[in-house]
Amino acid sequence: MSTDRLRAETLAAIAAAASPDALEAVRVAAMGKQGQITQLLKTLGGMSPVERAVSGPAFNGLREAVAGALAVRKAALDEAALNAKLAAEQQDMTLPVALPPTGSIHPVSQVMDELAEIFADLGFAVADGPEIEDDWHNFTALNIPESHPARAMHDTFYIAQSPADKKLVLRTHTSPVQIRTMISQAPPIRIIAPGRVYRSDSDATHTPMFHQIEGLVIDKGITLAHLRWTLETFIKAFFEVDDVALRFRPSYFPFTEPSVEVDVGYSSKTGKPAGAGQVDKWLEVLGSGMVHPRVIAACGLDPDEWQGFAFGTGVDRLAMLKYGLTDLRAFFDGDIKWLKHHGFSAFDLPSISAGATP
Ligand code: 2NM
Repeated sequence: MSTDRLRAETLAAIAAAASPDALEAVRVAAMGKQGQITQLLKTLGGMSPVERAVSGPAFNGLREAVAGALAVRKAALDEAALNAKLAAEQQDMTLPVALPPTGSIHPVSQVMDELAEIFADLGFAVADGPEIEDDWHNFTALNIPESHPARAMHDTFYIAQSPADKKLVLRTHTSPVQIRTMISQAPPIRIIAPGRVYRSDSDATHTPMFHQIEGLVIDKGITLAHLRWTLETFIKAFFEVDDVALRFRPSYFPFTEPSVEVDVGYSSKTGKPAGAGQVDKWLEVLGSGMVHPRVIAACGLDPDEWQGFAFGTGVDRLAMLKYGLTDLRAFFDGDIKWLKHHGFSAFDLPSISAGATP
């Protein structure tokens, strides 16, 4: 077949190919291993130099023309195929999306965050310390000497040590954090210490690990009135109520003098803390008092110059009261259904609006 005729036939076949597959068949027939143009190019090797000078440029011109036509046709067919696909396909943007599983914030973590937020608004920093404590920070500095009956009251977990080493315990309260802060920071001090504490106790209302938050203010001229105002402001912000009746009952803690237990007036009708007129029951919520001069002195401060108040409460109990949870043990079961039901989204921050407005 003449070069001209081969060119005309191949270009016609390319123009007639109606699909990428048909075009590929044309390409293989012309340019594949056994293709007509490939075979033609192979004949150049057996030619004399004179013949090759004539046929070489002609054959190569043919090959280039066919390759160019194949590329142009392929681009056109691909675009047509894409347009056809786009025209045929419909995406329903209103279909529900399968979301990946997400975790949730545990109620105790949520309440800890809310408390930190509320006390931040009142100028309190968050302090922390070790959960394995020595005897001195957990007891002695808090006016609980070796023989003191309050040591027995705490159901302490002791950590086995050789007799020569200093005694280590799992902290029974977060008060050692306050001790460490008084020793390492110059007053005035305003801190809260939230965290895990441990007591060897386990029943429907006690777990061997639970969460406490304690607060401490050390400054000049601090009185019980400052304590009362702070607790009232905190309770109102935490429970999101405008008014709350508080009852201060005399009590005893070794580390405060005077010591008071604080009851919050409750309305069974609203299930929330309430002002004096609406109260029909009292809930014991906090322990507190004026920091004992011996505790202030143990931390290297002069109790004649510096005074303060401290308070402590259980975070787990606060979470139960605020969010209507009934079984303390469920907090630590890790039951995914319970967590899904009572957990909080990481994306809404109720605590932002629950901040204290003194
Ligand atoms: C409470 C009740 C009363 C308290 C005292 C101190 C310190 F370190 F300042 F002495 N920290 N926490 C305290 C006082 C804790 O919890 C029921």
